[in-house]
Amino acid sequence: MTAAARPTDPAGPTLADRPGRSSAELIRAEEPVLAHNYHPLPVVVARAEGVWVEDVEGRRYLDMLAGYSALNFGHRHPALVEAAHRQLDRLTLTSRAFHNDRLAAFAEGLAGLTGLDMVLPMNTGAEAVESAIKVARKWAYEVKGVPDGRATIVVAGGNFHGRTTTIVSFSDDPVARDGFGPFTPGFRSVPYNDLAALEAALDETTAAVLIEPIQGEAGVLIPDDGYLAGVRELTRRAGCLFVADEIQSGLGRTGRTLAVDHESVLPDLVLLGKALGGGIVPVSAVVGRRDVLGVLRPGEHGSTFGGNPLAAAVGSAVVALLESGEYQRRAAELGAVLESGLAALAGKGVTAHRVRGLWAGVDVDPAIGTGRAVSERLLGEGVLVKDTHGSTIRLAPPLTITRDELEWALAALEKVLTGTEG
Ligand code: IF1
Repeated sequence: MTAAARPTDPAGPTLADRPGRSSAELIRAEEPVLAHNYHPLPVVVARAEGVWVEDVEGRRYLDMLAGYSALNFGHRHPALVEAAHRQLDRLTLTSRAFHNDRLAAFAEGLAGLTGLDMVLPMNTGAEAVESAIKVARKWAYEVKGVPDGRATIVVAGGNFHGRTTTIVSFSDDPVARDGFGPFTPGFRSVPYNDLAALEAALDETTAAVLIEPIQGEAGVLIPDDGYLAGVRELTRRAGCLFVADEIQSGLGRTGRTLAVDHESVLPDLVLLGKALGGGIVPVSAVVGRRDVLGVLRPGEHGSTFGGNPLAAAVGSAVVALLESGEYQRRAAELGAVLESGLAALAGKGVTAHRVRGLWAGVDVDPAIGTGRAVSERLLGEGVLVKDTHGSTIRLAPPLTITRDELEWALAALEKVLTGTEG
């Protein structure tokens, strides 16, 4: 691997404060003591800044996964690290038994950024999804008048909304679901991007439609233009809620603040996570209409860390970065470079690709290899990506990536696919 070929790569790897064990030793050490719920690529990251990460031996890699969109602002963005450091020196946790001086500003900023009224702060994406399911059901019983215990929620085939028992109850991925029953009832699944099927599933028991505006884990599946507007219209007519899971698609990733902005659609609840914590602390939220989130009364829902002052301080710094529109514009502009770069690989190993902003699903000719095999070859070229299913890889770099770095990653992909220099 020629370090010289990489843009902005400082002279040679830094081996300062090298830990006592090598990458190989650390990987071996994990085996007996760490649950095997992942199959990571064979790289041990030790430090990172911006779009570059460095392994234990000092080898550098361009991060084209960005924590599955949790690192939209790059590793250790100065403004976010500063906000975290400042809060660490003041106050980190009070529980919600008391107020803290950071939460109001975070909620005001997030409501303003999304154009919605109220914020329910949580920690992980799955918690935001679970919270939205509880709120939607409570809203159905108290506001819509669905008989108690009868509420249904419509979801899309191919969905990924997290890993809790209720969430995998409506997953159609056997790997995520099998062996974890009995499952939570009250969910109906319809094909994604199919408005007729969605309409047929709505009835007087429907509390909500829960969908990803773009399906991430399914392979960055972008619905037809008009689909999101159609979901909005069908849910309005059916008197149920439109809940958009923007945990991966939101916060600048697709070239807009929210992916639903591409169709100028405003859901009743928007779920946010990942990048909301700036890649520093887990921060998620359900943001929505006051008359929907207003169904929650004291003691009915909560979380020890939800809305903690450290999370709120970092979350407010993330909102401030997004208020300028700079990251959304970068994602839109560089997304055009990503699109043209992948289009040029059609017939060179790429059988299909889907791009919106700085987010792409790339289907590779299975004859070249599985997504995992391509990811491992890209690792050897100094690029970090992750496969989704089969022969599909996803590309989701930090929105701070430069054009040169993006083109360098595309050249590495071409080299891996064609076995030649770009
Ligand atoms: C892992 C996948 C991506 C999400 C959407 C909710 C959640 C996620 C649209 C839950 C989380 C993560 C989970 C993470 C890897 C990653 C992932 F591969 F698992 F499917 F991004 F596609 N809604 N996605 O994408 O948020 O509870 O994780 O904070 O499980 O390894 P979380």
